[in-house]
Amino acid sequence: MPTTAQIVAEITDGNGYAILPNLIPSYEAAAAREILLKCSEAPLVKGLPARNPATGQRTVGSLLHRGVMFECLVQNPALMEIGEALLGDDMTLSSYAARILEPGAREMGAHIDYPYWAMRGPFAVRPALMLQVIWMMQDFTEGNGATLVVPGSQRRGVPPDAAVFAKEAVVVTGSSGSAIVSHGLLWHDTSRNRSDTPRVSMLINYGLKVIRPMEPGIAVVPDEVMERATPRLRRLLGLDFAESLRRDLARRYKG
Ligand SMILES: O=C(O)CCC(=O)C(=O)O
Repeated sequence: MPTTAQIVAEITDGNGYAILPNLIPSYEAAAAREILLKCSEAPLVKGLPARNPATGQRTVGSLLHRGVMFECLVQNPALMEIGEALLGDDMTLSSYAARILEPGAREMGAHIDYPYWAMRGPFAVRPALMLQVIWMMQDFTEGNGATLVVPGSQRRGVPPDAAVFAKEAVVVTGSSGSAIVSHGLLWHDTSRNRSDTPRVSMLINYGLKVIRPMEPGIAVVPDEVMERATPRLRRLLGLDFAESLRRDLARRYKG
């Protein structure tokens, strides 16, 4: 198993992504998958359609409203370690959603992730502005819509070119519970789901605290979630922003 430093180096200077095999056991992934499928009919990420009829893909947002399991998953210790090594221990949660590819679903389209797609560029690989997690809630296979990536494309610092993507993309397969952690500039897409079951991924975007979250209401959570929130979850929700700025100022002006 590579060290955290090696994973961060791979994300930044290497292939742009790393696979964390069996980050959670497959029974836990299966339980999360069931919940995500059940709530997939509700309109979720505000401003984004819950279902795209052109692609057969569904988005499930507001995962901090979906039960305690999702509060734990977003604070997974290995993800925290990698995220904090890349983005700092004051990183925040930018979005937390799931992507469901219905049987027959088409590619969503090659892209880079927020905040890069909302920026004009040019883009620099350093400092990384976000860490993307694509968590496999079931086995990802060649036939069921596994994620496509172009290794090393984060270093190009530009949005994907569709023809180049088609030539260079490789499919990332893995077992249920595994996760892909990647640089937000990595060119990626979903592949076609040629199977007869929905393919479910959970998507987490951790970002630099100085970048506005992709989901504006990410910190608006039910009272009971706030009452049981760990210090880490509060930090992820950006509730320690003022304190974190005070620490930054103290560091900058010390001596
Ligand atoms: O679920 C996947 O394989 C990737 C999804 C993705 O890239 C996205 O929703 O932006």
